[in-house]
Amino acid sequence: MTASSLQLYSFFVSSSAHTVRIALNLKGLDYEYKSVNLFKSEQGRPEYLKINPLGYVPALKDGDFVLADSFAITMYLEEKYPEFPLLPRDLKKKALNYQVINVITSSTQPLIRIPILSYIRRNRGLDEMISWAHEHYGKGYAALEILLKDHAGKYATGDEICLADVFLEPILTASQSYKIDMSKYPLLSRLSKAYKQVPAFIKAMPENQPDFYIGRSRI
Ligand SMILES: N[C@@H](CCC(=O)N[C@@H](CS)C(=O)NCC(=O)O)C(=O)O
Repeated sequence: MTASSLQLYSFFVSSSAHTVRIALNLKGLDYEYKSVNLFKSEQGRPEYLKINPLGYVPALKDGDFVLADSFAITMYLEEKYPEFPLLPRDLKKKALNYQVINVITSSTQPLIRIPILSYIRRNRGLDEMISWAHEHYGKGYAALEILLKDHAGKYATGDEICLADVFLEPILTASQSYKIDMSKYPLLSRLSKAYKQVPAFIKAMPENQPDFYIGRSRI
């Protein structure tokens, strides 16, 4: 579908932007990719702070309307573009999706953001930073394994791709660089393999973005 008024402020390596890319792809929406280079701190530039005063990616422009935060954006897309619904109708399944999303976006991802890791690295060294990342990814992943074990089918909350999957895949991808022992999380490992078969997920992968490069992060 053509929705040429959509512009996504993204960076290839950002898991939150990655989530929105998957949602846009699943819904078949075209968009203009606007790169905000986090390695060069472009998110702090005055022109970007006008788009998102918090200085985070992602942000979405839909014509004159500007919206930031991956959850707000995916919910907006879900309501505006009902094709390929991402939330189940079943009340309990829908609530489970919200819980998974919150485990990721409120209880895990904020603890492993670039500024936090970079602060730990500067003040405590690389080993401490890596063990911090392992601890907090591990805590979130252990909880997700338990939470999803009685609900997962082909995907996280059943046999259909839902919003939980759209948030789960990017954090699994982002944590790969920390070489976490994923054998402790067999369900998440299986889901990660399943996502790699879905074209909308493949298209959203960091290495398939126009701003992808093997560069040095500022961590
Ligand atoms: N709650 C926000 C978090 C966004 C976020 O943490 N974005 C990171 C990249 S994944 C970012 O822009 N970091 C730049 C910084 O922390 O300076 C969302 O879900 O969109």
